[in-house]
Amino acid sequence: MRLSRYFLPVLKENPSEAQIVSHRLMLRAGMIKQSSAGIYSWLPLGFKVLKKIESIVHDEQIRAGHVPMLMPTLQPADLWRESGRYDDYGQEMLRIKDRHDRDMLFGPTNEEMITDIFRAHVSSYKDLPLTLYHVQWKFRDEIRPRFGVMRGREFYMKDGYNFDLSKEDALHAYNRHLVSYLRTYERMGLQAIPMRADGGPIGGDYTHEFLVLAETGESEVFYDSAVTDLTFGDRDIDYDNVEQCQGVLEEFTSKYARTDETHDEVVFQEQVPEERRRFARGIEVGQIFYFGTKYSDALGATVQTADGQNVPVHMGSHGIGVSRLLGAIIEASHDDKGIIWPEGVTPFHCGIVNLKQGDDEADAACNQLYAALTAAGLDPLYDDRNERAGGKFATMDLIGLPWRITVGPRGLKNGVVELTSRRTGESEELSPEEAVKKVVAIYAQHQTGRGF
Ligand code: 5CA
Repeated sequence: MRLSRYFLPVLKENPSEAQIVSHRLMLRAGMIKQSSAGIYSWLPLGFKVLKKIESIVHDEQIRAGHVPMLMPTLQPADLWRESGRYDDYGQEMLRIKDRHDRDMLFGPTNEEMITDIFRAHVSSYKDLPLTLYHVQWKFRDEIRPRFGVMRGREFYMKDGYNFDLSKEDALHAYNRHLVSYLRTYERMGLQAIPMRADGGPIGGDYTHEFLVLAETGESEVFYDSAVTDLTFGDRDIDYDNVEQCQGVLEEFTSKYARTDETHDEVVFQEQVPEERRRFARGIEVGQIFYFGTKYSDALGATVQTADGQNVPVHMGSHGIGVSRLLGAIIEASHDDKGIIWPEGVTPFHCGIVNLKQGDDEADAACNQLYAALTAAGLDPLYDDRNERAGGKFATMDLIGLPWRITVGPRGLKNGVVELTSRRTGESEELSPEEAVKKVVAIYAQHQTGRGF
């Protein structure tokens, strides 16, 4: 993409409405624009990162054997009356009437709808296990939407639902989700720690929230500092292997890590040596639940077993806050100049800054770099505007591309361009060919998301 043809409405001033750094930087980098409280337009740069995050979520769900689909945003109230949640959900639910005076709602989550789909089409144990998921806009009329996309009213969520014959099978689905979530967050450059949590309006005794530690997080958490040493890495996992998935769950959840709702000070002090006890804040980027037959009982979702009995299916639901993740990643990765995108989700792989636009040699070198990076399957952003170098650098630093190639007449005389890491600020002089080779090699080590 050439910046002169893109739409990147960066702001010079700090927007006064933004209280936390991720919100401020998303507005300044021209990623989002508020349309009303807690509801945003996703401008091209924000949209691109959103789609990259979504594509990583899809990759990892499909890898775990879960099946993608898409349900609507508007739901009939009658389904929610069957589960009893139409009245229970309270004012967070946006209720709508259609022209025939029928009660509808903008879905805050999809347990009822997916159970309805299941009961219409599945009646035998032979069709289990099954996990269906989608990534779709949700609406919760939060009392206090704030911090930009972090606590929106309209937000983008991956929600998945497992259907299993027994509690044992459903707990394996729970474990599969835990493993796939660890992989998902790590690919985005995040450490998200599974912590014992509370079921809330979704219900269920087994539930973990995934938290990214950050001072600006809305959740209070208590944990053993040893949990921060755990990483999943690139180990092999067989999602059908029950013991292996259970082993990962035990490894990642046996040390003390809980949100304030489930925190128990006595257990904390008993289990965790004093020097490892931590109290901090975190951003909840996902939650998994096993809730047994709560919804299948209410909606009559049963299957016939091998010996001819009809039994309600065991279910769980599993969510990832896709739009919230943009905020969480920025909170975890920025400096005073702007965002520092991890390679896995960066909107463009590499920036190209032309220090002397209109200079034949510099223009030709930039065009060649652009063509070579594109031919290698990368997506560069070429700042081809007639701007001062300082302004171009400030924009690149603000929007946070992890790598930048700077091209100027002086370097070109010596046959070199400059390759700079946004994270470390370190630069090296390389021939244009070497610079391309190096950027290509860096991205070969990352499974990046797919953008637009
Ligand atoms: N049905 C279950 C799992 S699919 C569910 O709705 N879970 S949830 O309520 O925990 O939401 C899943 C994730 O969505 C949360 O972990 C959080 O990351 C994100 N989320 C929830 N509310 C908001 C909000 N108001 N703004 C942005 N993200 C949100």
